[in-house]
Amino acid sequence: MLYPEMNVSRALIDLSGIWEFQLAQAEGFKEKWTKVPFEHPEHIAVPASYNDQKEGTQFRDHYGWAVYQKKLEIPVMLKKERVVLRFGSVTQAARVYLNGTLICTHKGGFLPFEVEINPYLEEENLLCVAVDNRVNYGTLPIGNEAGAAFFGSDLPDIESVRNMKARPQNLPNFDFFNYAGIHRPVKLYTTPWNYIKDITIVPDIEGTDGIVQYQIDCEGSGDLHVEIYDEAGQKVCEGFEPEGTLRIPDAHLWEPGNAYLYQACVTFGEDSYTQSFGIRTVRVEGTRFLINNKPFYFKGFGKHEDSAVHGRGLDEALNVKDLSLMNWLHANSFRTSHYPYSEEMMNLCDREGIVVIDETPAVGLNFGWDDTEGFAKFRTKEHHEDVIRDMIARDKNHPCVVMWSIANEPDTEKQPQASYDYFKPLYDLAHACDPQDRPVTLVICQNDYIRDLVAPAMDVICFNRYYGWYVYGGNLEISKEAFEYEMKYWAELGKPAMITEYGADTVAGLHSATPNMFTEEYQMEYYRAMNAVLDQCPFIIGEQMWNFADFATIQGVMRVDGNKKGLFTRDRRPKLAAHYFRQRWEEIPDFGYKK
Ligand code: BDP
Repeated sequence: MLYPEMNVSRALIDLSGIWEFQLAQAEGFKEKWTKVPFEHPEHIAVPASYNDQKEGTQFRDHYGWAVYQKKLEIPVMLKKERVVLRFGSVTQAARVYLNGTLICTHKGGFLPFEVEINPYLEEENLLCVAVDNRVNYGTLPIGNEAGAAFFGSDLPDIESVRNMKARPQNLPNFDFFNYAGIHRPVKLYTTPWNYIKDITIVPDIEGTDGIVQYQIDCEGSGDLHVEIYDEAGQKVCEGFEPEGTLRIPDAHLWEPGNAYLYQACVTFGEDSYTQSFGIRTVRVEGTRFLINNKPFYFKGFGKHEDSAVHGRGLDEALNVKDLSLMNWLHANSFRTSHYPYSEEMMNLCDREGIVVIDETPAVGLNFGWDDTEGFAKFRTKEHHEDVIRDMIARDKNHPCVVMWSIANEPDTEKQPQASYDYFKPLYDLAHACDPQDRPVTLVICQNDYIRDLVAPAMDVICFNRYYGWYVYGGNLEISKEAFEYEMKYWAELGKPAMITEYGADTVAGLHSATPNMFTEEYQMEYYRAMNAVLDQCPFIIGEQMWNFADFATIQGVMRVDGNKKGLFTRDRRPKLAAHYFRQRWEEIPDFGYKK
């Protein structure tokens, strides 16, 4: 799916700003809201989560539908063209109405969708977007369905408790706040009626030349021309067919920390579109992860799209800041835990040479402690396939993306075979969908790893480990030993492996000379201990700590105002361990760290 751009043949209008807003019921909303402007609306900024923009638990803890409205007049000269309405993301599901007509629906909160709107346009238009934030066993991420499961059964049987238990609410089975709303930009763009639908680019390297395999999908008829330009604006090669292979002599490679982007300028009849891409290859060979045929070492984090007030809404200044902090730390990569990030972030990573592991929103596919039903209870299979297809369709051309992660911490151990039967076809699907055929992984959680059949079936073993926190918390000596012991198991598999989460909750400003849990000293000593183990393992191809920054979660006894495992606070101030990593990562090269 192409990212919308403005050029000589395409107009682009960003509908960001203040929209009219109303919270609705869990089950639905008044039909007239799709046709008639609200009488007493709230004012809400788009893009952003709605939860933290207004005071009150009715916003923070809302369950079900919320409705956005915007009045639109479309310039008459644009109406002669094909007019498309495009949403970067709406979380978790959307129904879109134009002048009372349902024009599209979308399930899933982290990927774009669009609809041609010409047939519905009038002189004055009312755009209405209904957003459902409910998570359950059929959504990704997963929400629990057991009603008010976290209330104890020993509560007195009084009416108010019964009412509280009966009140529907989201029970996320994931450790980040279930922010909702129109999270990424809403845009109108035009194309001519004969138009470029999609562009696929597969780069390769032959000697010092770059090889560009391309395919252009078009609607209608017209003359086609593809020209490739370098960063100096020089044309380096061209083609006239809808698909083909081009050669860039002495190509500049896209490298981590040293990005170089070529532009494929495509014209088709009256339409045109410019797709940027990089010349780089990715391959797993033995226990190594090769970028441009050189063994790469991942230094970085799991992140979240999360900040004060905006919630999960796009914040481009914050994205710039985060990449700047990554450069300050000599980091080179992150995982889009636990959902695909904005297209704007992916574009920025392409430009800045930051390496990305691109993850689906499949988080929470685990059973709970006393569950007997296992995988049978989830209704996610088809949706999971859809998000893999759509994520790869959106991100296939990004040089920054070097691996797909199809899920985070599903239960792969309690029912090993059922789990394998669920995930192996998804692994195959991801490979089949990716024209660049990047490595595919699934991030496993800390469990009885010997029973796990899924991790060994992946191209790279990615594991989250909390020795020293959830396991043997406070005792770094025994944690180190246990971690070393486990590494011997993974060493035997002959596959590359990396740690995709490890961390300790750390309250900024809390210090102690003898490292105690939650202090800044403990976080630093914890990483020193774990990294000493990683450094002994030649098959370990990377370390991504958890988390880049503190982030919001559901309230509960496990979390003091959110998850505090950040290397930075939520407002991006470094904790002690940030200085430790900065020094460590300066000494670890991007390539050739593990021979
Ligand atoms: C892991 C999850 C991550 C959590 C983290 C934690 O993958 O989403 O935030 O643990 O507990 O299990 O901090």
